[in-house]
Amino acid sequence: MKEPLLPASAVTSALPGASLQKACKFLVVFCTLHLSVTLLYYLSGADSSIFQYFSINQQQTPNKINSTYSTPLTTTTIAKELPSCPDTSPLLRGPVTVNFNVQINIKEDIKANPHVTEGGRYKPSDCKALQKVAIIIPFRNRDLHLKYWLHYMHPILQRQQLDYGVYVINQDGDNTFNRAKLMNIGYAESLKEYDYDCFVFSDVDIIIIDDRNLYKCFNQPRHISVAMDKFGFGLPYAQYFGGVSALSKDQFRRINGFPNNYWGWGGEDDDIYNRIVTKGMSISRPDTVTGKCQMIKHNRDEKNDDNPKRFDLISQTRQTMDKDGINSLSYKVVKTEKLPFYVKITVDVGIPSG
Ligand code: BGN
Repeated sequence: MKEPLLPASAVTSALPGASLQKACKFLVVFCTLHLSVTLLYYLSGADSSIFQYFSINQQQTPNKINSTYSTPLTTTTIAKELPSCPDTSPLLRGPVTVNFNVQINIKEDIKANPHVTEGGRYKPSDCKALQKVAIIIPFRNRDLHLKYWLHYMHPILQRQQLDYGVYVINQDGDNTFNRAKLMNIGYAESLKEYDYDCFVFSDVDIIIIDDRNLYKCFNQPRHISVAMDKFGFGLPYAQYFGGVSALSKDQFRRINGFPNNYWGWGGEDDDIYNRIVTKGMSISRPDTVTGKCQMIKHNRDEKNDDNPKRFDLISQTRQTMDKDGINSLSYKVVKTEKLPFYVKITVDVGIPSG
């Protein structure tokens, strides 16, 4: 038969005096230890929530916090913690009204776009842009057109939530104009400044009139100016790739960039089209409602006569494209100006050979 269990008091009273003292001491030490560990744990928990508070605040007002709390580590944390911008920007409005008869005051425009920083750079402050886009404008003597472009395009590009920069590649001197070579130079020069992953090539006189027509890159090379007013808001021909287009870094490299040897007007955009299809790619386009654009009316520039060699050249793209392009580009930078709304790079492109 089992022995009956004794009540606790009976156990205690059964212990000798020295053992009781030992047990009590042990209990006190144990409780103190327990309390200290709990306190430490609590304090470290409170600490991490303080850090959390700081990092949330940094996201909202990075500049303010940076001045009081600035370590390189913190800066990295800010970039990492920004959520990605959505696929479709909530800031888009659709159709945009454009008028080339209004007077543009560039100083007022600069004031009205305080988030565009020197060199025409912008990135959203509340989300991480999906693409880093260099916008490249081949240029010579079209200051009025450029004013309109900057006036209308900076607000649109910001609404598109892009991380972008504007590069105006200005051909020095008054030799024959070379649009495609200037665009190659824009690609090379912009990459020296920032790790762009997308390149939009835009004529200075074309403005999109719907902000849903995104200045970004797609799975296939993108034609942006698909419905220009001067062509009755449609394509002049199915293979047309002129005006405004966008190529990712990878797409641009695959076609060896653009040809350098189209001097004067016409054909270089057809050569680029040939390069794209030769490398097995196709053209991505917005629909003709979203793709509406307006062109500033003007006379043909001096030193940009029709290129008589263009018919021959475009019939040879397949044979010439691997030798002539970004891998054979040579030029000299004459001057670089970082202006409030864009970077102006004046370049010597040389003269036609042969
Ligand atoms: C085409 C030009 C393009 C120009 C468009 C629109 C040529 C090559 C010989 C057929 N192509 O005729 O460069 O963008 O017109 O103006 O001239």
